[in-house]
Amino acid sequence: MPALPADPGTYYEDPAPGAGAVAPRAVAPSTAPALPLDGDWRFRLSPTAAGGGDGFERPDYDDSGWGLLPVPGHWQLHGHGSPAYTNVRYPFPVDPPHVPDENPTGEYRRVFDLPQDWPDGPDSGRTLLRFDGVDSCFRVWLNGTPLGHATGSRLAHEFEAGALLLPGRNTLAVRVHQWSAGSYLEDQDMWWLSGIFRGVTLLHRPEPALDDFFVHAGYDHTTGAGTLAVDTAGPARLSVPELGLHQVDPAGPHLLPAVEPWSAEQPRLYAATLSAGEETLQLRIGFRSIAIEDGVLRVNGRRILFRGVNRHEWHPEQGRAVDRATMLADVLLMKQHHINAVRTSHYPPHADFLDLCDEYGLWVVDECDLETHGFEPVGWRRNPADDPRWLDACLDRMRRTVERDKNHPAVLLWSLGNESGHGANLEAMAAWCHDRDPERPVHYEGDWDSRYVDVYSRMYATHAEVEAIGRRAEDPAGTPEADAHRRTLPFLLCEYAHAMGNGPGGLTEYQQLFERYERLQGGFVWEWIDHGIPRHGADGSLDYAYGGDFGEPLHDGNFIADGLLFPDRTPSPGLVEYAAVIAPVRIGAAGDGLRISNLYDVSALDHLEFRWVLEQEGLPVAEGRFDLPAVPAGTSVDLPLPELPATDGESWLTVRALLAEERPWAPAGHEVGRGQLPITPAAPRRAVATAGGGSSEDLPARIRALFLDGPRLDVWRAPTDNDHGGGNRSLVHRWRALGLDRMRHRTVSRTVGPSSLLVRTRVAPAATDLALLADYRWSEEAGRLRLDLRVEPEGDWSGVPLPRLGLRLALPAAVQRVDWFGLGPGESYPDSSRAAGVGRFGSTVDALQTPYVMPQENGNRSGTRWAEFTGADGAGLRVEGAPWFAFTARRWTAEDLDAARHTSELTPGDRVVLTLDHGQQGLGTASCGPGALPQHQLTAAPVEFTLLFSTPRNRDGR
Ligand code: IPT
Repeated sequence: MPALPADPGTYYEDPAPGAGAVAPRAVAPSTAPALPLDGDWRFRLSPTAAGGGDGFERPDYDDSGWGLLPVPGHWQLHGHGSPAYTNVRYPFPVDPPHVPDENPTGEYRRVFDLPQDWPDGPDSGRTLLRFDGVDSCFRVWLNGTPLGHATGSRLAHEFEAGALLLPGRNTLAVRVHQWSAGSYLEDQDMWWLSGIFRGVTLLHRPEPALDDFFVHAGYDHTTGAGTLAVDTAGPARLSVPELGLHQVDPAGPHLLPAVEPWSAEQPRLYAATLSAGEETLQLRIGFRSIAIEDGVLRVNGRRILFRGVNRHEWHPEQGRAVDRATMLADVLLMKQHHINAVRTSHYPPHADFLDLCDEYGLWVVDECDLETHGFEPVGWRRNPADDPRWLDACLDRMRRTVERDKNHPAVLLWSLGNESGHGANLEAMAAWCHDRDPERPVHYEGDWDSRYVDVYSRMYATHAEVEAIGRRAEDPAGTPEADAHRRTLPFLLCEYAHAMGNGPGGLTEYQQLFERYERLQGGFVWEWIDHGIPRHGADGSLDYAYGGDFGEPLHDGNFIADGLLFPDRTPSPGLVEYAAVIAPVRIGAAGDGLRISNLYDVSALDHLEFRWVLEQEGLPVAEGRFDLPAVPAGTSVDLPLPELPATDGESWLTVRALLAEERPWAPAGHEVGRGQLPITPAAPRRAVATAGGGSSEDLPARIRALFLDGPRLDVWRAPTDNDHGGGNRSLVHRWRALGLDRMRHRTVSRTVGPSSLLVRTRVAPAATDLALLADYRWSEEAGRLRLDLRVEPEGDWSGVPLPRLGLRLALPAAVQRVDWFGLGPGESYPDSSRAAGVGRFGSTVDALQTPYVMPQENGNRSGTRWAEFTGADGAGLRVEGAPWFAFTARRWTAEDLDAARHTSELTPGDRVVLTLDHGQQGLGTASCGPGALPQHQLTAAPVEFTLLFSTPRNRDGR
């Protein structure tokens, strides 16, 4: 036990990690007594590190005037101070290791009674007081005597408490500082939130002690044998009844001729016990081997592909004080959406989360609690990662990560931290990991030369760059030797596809690269969940706060809302799209039949059933099942089409792969893959306009009867977060500079012909001579109003793609229902449409909206063959494409969406605004990363498209 300094002085400004805590260790459920100390504690908040300065730690201190605060919890989420968000920049001067005098400091008191049967005395062991997470620096007293102090917010610290424990009543006092030297190591792109946010427990530790243990459970894929050895500090006994091991010496090594390996797909765990003296620990052992061979990361002999996400801990009300039910919800949502890997950005999660990963099956990159990103804006001067004064703190953090988590089979890689520049301390951390746990590779993205890590890792690389890396032909970095070495390493994208707002776009093309090049072992989408904080308005509205909403003088706005889940854990369209892209079963056409590809890393397809349905115009006409031969992982099978009845309208065969039986993470029938094959095309439309009564003279009146307003040419969309990406090179910047948000319309001419009305217009922004010439030709076709729109750019439009190209019109507010045949059910965009399928869908106008935390373009339905917009009385508008169009329907305009900063600012107007589009610009991920690929850009070019308008058909007759 490190000595306590006589006078801790400003310990919270000491770069050293702390004093008084015992060595970090692994823990497991134990028969030894434990006393949880969670619950309401007495609490007060002071503005400076001195706290109340009135001896609050003394047992006889009168705290009856204090309030209560839940432990675990963050004081800012319980009415003391407020949350603050910055991404890269520190919210205090970069003056390491010092922090401002304004240093909110929480003092906690908790009185507890030691259970009467608590073992006592020198022969019966020790008692430790354990803190699983305190942000950012704390000092602890038991019965008035200091036990120590610590930094490392998301790391466990244990203090010897036994000598000070009293029979009966005991008083625990903890002083927590919001800012400390440790804060410089915790610049992790999240809300700054303080307090005792994970559990506190008193743990009895019997003698002989099982204080630490290290399970080594290897698997030989060539023989199916396992080897098991458990390191312990002293003599102990190990039992794994299922493997015939009873009370054996844990050191072994025990050769087990046949074990079932652990993998994320088949997370086989063996229950075991480890005993010494009176104490027995419950272990769950997973056998697996990790190897980097020929430049490829293999588990149990197989290349694996990370279909991953970066997970911050987040609960909208409790912040990072995440309960087990929420952790389980995360794991289930991940598994249900085919995610197989988690990077624990940017700190070790609550240990229960790793237990769930072991149990349900998720590969884990376990990241150390370290990020010094805020030194980048000051040119990395005095970066703690490269300053010897901080070496102990860096090593202490790495040790606490590895020692706590080393027995989880789910943990495949150790990550040194995130965005901490370069430095000797990082190298020392890597060396320590290699020495302590040679079985696991080390990850750190910041080491671009990959000199001291075992995998090459990058973030937000473009598709082109990833492609070059796949060919092991990436740009040279440091020395030729470093290049040669790096090119022998496997590659992963530790962050990509920034899921901020509407997006990410371009996932499919990344996945294609991962599947094409062996070296590319997948990646981790940034990030899992929006860290929004709910706000309830007086009018009953609910929206989510982000940076700046608490009056922070320095903040990074809604960059905190960049997840695949909305803050309430509703999947966003981005997650639905990701699930479709990474689905482990892919179904598509092959020759005259279909191909079913097994993209699992390990599993065959025996656990699935395959069902098909034939739909004509989106209505089912026949269905059945397929029987499959054996399809091992990584292979595919071609099947003939089933016998299908003849169809006449546009018909599609949809084939779905479903869980045949329930799994711990999903019920039977859960979909793990889907594909559609066109069977019969749409019947050709009668191309010639038929004179269906009435003359072209009637056309203006008919147009006025159908629409409240418009239709007219429209190119603007409420910019997405990705449109905003890239500073003054952003799409939004260029769009606004050009004036695409303020186009003016001029009618050039109006010509009434024998059977048509031609309206020529010129649509252009102020202060430029660029224009879009738009010709509207109205005619009549089989009782419908037909519009042929021709758009021609005038001038040089090559500088910037258009946001959209289409029409805007308005319908009465009574319109509430939407039915369509096309892609759905969710929104889709040119580079995010894998999740959408052809079918017939119905919704309400309100349900078509996607509530991105920051309002922006959303809800686009593309590939629409026809759509009907109706009120309760069935009146409204039917639109048919020739062949297709995209639409949105909203109770507000794109300008309203653009102006709103929170969803509660969007209020229904007196009309329903429709957009009917020829195209939209792709989404890309430029909020952090590349924009839309060229093939998904909406370049201005001459365009003609046709829509047919009529009143809705009667519903049954559709
Ligand atoms: C990257 C960070 O690693 C991550 O924590 C997050 O902030 C992300 O950006 C954006 O949301 S670093 C960035 C400079 C590429």
